[in-house]
Amino acid sequence: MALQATSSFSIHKEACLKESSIFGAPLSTHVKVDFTSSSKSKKEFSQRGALRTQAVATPTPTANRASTDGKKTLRKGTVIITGASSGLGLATAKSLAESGKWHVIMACRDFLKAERAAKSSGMTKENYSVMHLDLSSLDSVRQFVANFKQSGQSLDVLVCNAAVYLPTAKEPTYTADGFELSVGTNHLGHFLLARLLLDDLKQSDYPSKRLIIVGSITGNTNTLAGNVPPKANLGDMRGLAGGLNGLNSSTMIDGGDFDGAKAYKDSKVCNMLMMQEFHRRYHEETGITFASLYPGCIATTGLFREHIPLFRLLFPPFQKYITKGYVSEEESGKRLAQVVSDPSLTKSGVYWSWNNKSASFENELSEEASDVSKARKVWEISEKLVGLA
Ligand code: NDP
Ligand code: PMR
Repeated sequence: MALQATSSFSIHKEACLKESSIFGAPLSTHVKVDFTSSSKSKKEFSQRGALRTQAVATPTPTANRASTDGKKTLRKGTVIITGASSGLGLATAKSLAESGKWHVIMACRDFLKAERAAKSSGMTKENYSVMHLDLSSLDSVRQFVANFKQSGQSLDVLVCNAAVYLPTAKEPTYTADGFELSVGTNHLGHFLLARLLLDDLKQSDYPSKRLIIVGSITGNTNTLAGNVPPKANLGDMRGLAGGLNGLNSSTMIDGGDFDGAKAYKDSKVCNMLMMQEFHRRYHEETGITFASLYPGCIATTGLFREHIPLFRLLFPPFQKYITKGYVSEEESGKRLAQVVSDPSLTKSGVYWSWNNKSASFENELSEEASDVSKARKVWEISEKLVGLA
């Protein structure tokens, strides 16, 4: 109900006479829109001034609109991408914005950096806006969601992409709420965000609504890359249950000593488990596609900024010429954009990967990353930590 409550406009779906199929999902064709009070919503929104969006948010009307020849065309979709100020997120934002079919909301912690990145990558104003989101603060996540709901836009796809990787940290650092920073940001921040925006996705009338969470090969111990120490391992999750705060609990999910590289890999396991748990709990009821992916090794991104200089120098050629796992930022952006909008990638519960000819395929997750009881446990502990249970 959030959309109706916050946007002051209502969508009445009449009995649909015909079901057409776009993106493999049934699509109701008879939709009537009442915009009578939308101007009030826009006024209220601009008076507040707290919302740091670029463009004035326009309520998204219906999934279809009539074109001049009378045929229905798909309206522009709205996609939120976290961490769209660099690397994979930026490349995906660019790819979707350029298609002209998407309005991209770049959900970023550094507003100016995101704005500059969008401009320098040639994105045009009508195709994107920037909203402030710091995933390392649960208050910021809640504020972002409140701002988004207030804007009256519909949400068609959410992409949980942002991450931090702290492989050289000797000591743990913490989020505003006192969780170890990598799991706190990459997993818990996204978990709260996705849970709070689920209703908006449910209410979208877009034919294929999706929640995408970026995973990684390095969290999957059924691969060579996933066996490079330190390996991901959630153990019995005693550290997570204790709040990862380093006071009365360990900073690591499995209760062990702090290791920044392992914390990142553990957070990716949580991301992949979270996607599957969402699928099991909500796919049938909502029709939302829940998916994860490994976009390839994008060895040049800011993710490795905290690594030693020698690593940053050697990692790209190592991945290009030895493992052959390297992909450019541009190519990885096209891959994630596919998972957002390609009509052939609507299957839910899938972990997508690409072969060396850049063709997508459904990949297998490791035993731990596909463990049903671990997924439920991560979900239940996480909802307590973020204040949802
Ligand atoms: P980047 O560092 O380029 O991008 C990460 C983004 O996350 C940045 O925009 C960063 O913002 C943002 N971010 C970090 N912390 C926060 C926060 N607290 N709140 C909001 N945003 C935040 O790395 P990549 O593009 O490589 O990473 C993107 C995703 O791809 C990650 O999920 C990563 O795990 C995954 N991935 C990457 C691989 C690779 O080889 N690079 C391989 C497999 C998966 P800012 O710009 O302000 O720093
Ligand atoms: Mg890895 C096919 C082999 C392969 C692939 C696809 C990756 C991807 N890596 C592979 C192999 C190896 N790596 C091998 C054999 C080694 C030992 C020399 C190795 C090492 C290594 C290090 C030290 N690799 C790394 C690191 C990192 O710090 C990166 C990491 O784990 O970040 C969490 C990393 C990565 N290797 C990859 C990918 C995609 C990464 C970045 C991981 C990610 O973002 O999730």
